[in-house]
Amino acid sequence: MAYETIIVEIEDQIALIRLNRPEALNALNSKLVDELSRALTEADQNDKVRCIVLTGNEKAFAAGADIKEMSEKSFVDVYGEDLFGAKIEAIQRVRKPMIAAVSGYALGGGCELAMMCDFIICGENAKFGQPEINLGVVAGIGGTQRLTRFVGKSKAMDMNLTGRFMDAAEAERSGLVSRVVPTPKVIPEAMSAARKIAEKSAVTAKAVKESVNRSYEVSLREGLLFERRSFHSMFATEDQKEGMAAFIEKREPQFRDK
Ligand code: CO8
Repeated sequence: MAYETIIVEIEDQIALIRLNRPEALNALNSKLVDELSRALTEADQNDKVRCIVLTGNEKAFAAGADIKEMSEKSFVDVYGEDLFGAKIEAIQRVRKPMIAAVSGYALGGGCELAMMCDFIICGENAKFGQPEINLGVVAGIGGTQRLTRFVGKSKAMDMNLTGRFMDAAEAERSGLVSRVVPTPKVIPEAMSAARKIAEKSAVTAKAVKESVNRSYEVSLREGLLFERRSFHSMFATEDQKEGMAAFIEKREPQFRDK
């Protein structure tokens, strides 16, 4: 499938999806969001893909929603079309592990898109921010919700109220990103993490993602019950037998996603 605003490459069972509007710092216009949600849904359904890496370019992961495209819209326009609603929900429904490889700006919807991934690896030049307040709007796809869960209320308020950017070191310190690497190493590092994940059982990887994400939705007691039942259910898989047998026999497991 040919896209205009993203580039999709599938290599070693990993789908590498690059946002590709360099002239606008990868600002998320409706075409890009549409193409991205289609590409992610396809990657999620493609048996040849075991993990997804989402990236931009060295200057920007994405500098937010496309301000030029939305500036003249009315409330009725954005509410009526539910701007980004269904497309963003499709991105959130992806069940395969998804890594954000962030260099440069990840602002507004760009920061929110990175947070929709399962974890973020960033370069030393990364800058995260929710500067929507400077435009007279609030964040719209997770900047007040996911960011607060990642970095806590104080920093989330600071970023959303002042619009200041967070650099890579602060992002790592605050738990927003899992690893910081020299900027040219961002994609290789993310691909290497993706390859590690691709070696695991795809069934188990989906269950891990489901269980961690559950922790955002339910009480600790319910989450622990969900996790335990998920653990129990893994004993219905061949991959559990293979994983444990391989450990006992001191060899590498050969998972078959069954
Ligand atoms: N939208 C449209 N165009 C953009 C955007 C953007 N978000 N960001 C940058 N561009 C364009 C610039 O207009 C410029 O284009 P041109 O050369 O044609 O004027 C080009 O990209 C390069 O940008 P700059 O010249 O500004 O580059 P600088 O290096 O000087 O500055 C910055 C880089 C600091 C990143 C600056 O571009 C900037 O502040 N960008 C806007 C960041 C921002 O405010 N993002 C939040 C947008 S709102 C949002 O994301 C809400 C999402 C949720 C919606 C959900 C609805 C339900």
